[in-house]
Amino acid sequence: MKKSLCVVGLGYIGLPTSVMFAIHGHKVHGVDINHKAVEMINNKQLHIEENGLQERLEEAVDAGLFQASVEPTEADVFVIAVPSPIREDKTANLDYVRKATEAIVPFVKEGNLVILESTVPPRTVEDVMIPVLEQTGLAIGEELFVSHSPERVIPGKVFQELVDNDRIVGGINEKSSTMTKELYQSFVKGNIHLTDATTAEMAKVIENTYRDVNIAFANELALISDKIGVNSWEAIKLANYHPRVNIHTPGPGVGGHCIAVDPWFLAEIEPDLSKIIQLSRNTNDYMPTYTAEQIQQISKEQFINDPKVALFGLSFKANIDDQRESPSLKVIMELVEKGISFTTFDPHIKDNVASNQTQDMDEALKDADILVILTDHDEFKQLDPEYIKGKMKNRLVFDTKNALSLDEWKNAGYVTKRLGDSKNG
Ligand code: SAJ
Repeated sequence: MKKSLCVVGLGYIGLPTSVMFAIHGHKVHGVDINHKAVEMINNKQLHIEENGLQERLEEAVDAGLFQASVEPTEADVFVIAVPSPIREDKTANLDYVRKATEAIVPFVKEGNLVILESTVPPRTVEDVMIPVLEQTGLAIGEELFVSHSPERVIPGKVFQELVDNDRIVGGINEKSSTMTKELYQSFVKGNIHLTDATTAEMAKVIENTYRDVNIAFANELALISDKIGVNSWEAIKLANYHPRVNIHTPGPGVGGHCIAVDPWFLAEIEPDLSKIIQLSRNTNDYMPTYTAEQIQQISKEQFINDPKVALFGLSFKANIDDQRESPSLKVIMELVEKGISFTTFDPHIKDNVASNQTQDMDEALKDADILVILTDHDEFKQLDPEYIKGKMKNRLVFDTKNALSLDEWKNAGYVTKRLGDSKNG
């Protein structure tokens, strides 16, 4: 049955989700505190980059099934998809979740369903949202239904994963779970697994923590390999041929608003019991420092005492424009601290937001001694060493993402280094 929805938060998750519900026939009222984003969305313009979003937004708005506003409205279902970041001290900042819940209270009626999609520490629905929703005067679980259905999609492939991925639905009771499942079935083709709200919260945090711990392991292997004449990328690839081994890849650090953040939710709740989780976080957080140290060392080895660095890649991962928690920004800070001069370039980031950023690749390379790849964008994988050669002052290249075919670069006369690979160095 077609429903009316009020989706609070029109960011990387809320906007694609709103558009998906709308093109499947539901009437969606999107809410965001960002006036500019609201205006752009109503004009069918995007304030974020995501494959397939533009055409779906146009379809939804043209069908009259999606509009955005800065205020919530009455609806059958309320979906909350707001940020849940951590504070400086690594504790969860649930202010956005709390405020979004407070904002819908005046609009919630008997029979409504409230779904939280944001990733949160276990017990947030029970301990943070329910007390706020009780202000409606409705009997929770009998007159007002509540669930957690965490988003699990990866930026860049959101529309594919919204449809194909299995989904977890954790209701505060069975009726809440069933209502939520029925709604998502309008576009989800993966299985929908029902559980309680707190288990759903835990499962989602586990997914990202698993990945963080696994990446930390890969980074540790890279650090070891840098000392002992091994290429960790090759060794990990070989180990992964074993049917029960799946090691992730090393890199200059872990970015994004999820994997670098969510493990702290568990560390905060049980600090003494989350030793592997905290160690992994710290290992991954050390990688930008290590990257900057390596830049300095490689330059010194080539007797370049005052190197100029061309940093390629500012987003936190390949082929997206999202820079939240990007390791590149931390590498920049480290270089600034070391007094090393640099330029930055990223074909996916159209506004100049980072230090010394240019939109012109040739300008970024001008007088550079060392080219450093920090994000494995497709554009970088296709870089032509012969072309680049004419632009740089010295020919050093440091690849932190195994994006380049370094043999080719070596043959073109470059001194090459790959993070986590001392086999050829
Ligand atoms: N990274 C590595 N090595 C790897 C994989 C990733 O260094 O082997 C780095 C990336 O470069 C990036 C960071 O980790 O900086 C995170 O990237 P990602 O692609 O692993 O994850 P996200 O943050 O884009 O999305 C994750 C996904 N979770 C899982 O894969 C378990 C996604 O499904 C979630 O929806 C999302 O977090 C979220 O919102 O929680």
